[in-house]
Amino acid sequence: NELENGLRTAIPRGEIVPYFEQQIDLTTNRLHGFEVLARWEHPTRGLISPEQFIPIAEETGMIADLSLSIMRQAFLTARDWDPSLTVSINISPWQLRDAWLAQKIIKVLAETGFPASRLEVEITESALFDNLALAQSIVGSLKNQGTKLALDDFGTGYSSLAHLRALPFDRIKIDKSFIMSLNSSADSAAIVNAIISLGESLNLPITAEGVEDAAVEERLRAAGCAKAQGWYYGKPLSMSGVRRLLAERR
Ligand code: G
Ligand code: G
Ligand code: MN
Ligand code: NA
Repeated sequence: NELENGLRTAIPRGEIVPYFEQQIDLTTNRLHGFEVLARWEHPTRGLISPEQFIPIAEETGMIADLSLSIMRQAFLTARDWDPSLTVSINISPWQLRDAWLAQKIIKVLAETGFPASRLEVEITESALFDNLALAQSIVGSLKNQGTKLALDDFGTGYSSLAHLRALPFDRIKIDKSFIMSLNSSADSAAIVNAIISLGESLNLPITAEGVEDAAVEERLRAAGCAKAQGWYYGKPLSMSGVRRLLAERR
């Protein structure tokens, strides 16, 4: 298949690059950090979404190399930012089957000089079931370095509450489907409020994804949501885009 063959050469050619989505602290209104989102800058097809190539990378075993390459590029650029800014990376289910994953990430941190304490790892609920003992061991090694752990896309998987106890999460990210319908659906509003209360009870701060307008942001802030991200704050930025954004803020 064409995308699969292309992907094999795309990684060494540097066509798979990190984009960065702003994460805003809703209590201070300040930039807290960025979520890293992989993009394929295809020479003829333009930007290809990770929804298209991450599954191929997983099926073909390329996900490990792809992910480490994204991390290397993201850490190299992020180490020059203000040291208060964090970096969140997405880890897919397949990667949690690699007993050396933590060691590989720690190696990239050391090689790039990016502090583990500024890194947050996002795991989706579906990623958790496969081999929980291995996931716990990987996560334990990373947390020993000071890395934070977030439960991504919360509310979309099953047994969410059991997952919350299975791993030492530092934060919950509410899936964007609930946030995007927050002001149009009473059910979504009830679910979002319930997740924020749950976070308060468990002492887990909440990040809302998919904030697209000021009304939703205001409602989240009033409900006690800690952080927000989404197109309201701008589309994900390339490395040079982030450099420009941070230069303008000085
Ligand atoms: O950026 P957005 O459409 O385009 O991302 C789509 C999906 O791809 C999201 O679920 C996101 O978590 C996932 N994703 C983005 N970047 C990465 C990555 O570097 N690794 C993994 N495993 N998933 C990613
Ligand atoms: O699954 P994960 O949450 O890691 O990936 C985030 C995905 O959501 C990316 O595809 C990103 O492009 C997309 N996204 C982020 N913010 C918004 C938003 O405000 N609205 C919409 N429609 N999509 C968003
Ligand atoms: Mn994510
Ligand atoms: Na998500």
